Amino acid sequence: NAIGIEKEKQKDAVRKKAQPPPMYKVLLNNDDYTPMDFVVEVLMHFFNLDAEKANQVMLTVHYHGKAVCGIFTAEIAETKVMQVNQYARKHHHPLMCTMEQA
Ligand code: TYC
Repeated sequence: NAIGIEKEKQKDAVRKKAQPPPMYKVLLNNDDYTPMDFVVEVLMHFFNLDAEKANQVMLTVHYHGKAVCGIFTAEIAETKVMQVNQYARKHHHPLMCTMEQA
């Protein structure tokens, strides 16, 4: 009934506060072939970065080998990784997106 559902919601809220979900860093990895402009487009489109921040992250990858694009729950992180890698393959670029627990 409605009261039971409300009680479960309250318990859920307590559980959520006590135990936040694990978070995952989504990373871009450097390679020698993917055009810089393509990487910037990916960062703007899939990670909602503005042009300046996207350039900054792209250059961090280029000079340091990798950079964090964003931090998400597991399901969202997995989706970002899939979408970016599919988009890169579609355009025949070797760009690699990966994730690791934050
Ligand atoms: N290193 C690439 C180049 O010189 C640019 C690049 C940046 C590639 C970031 C991948 O995740 C990447 N064209």
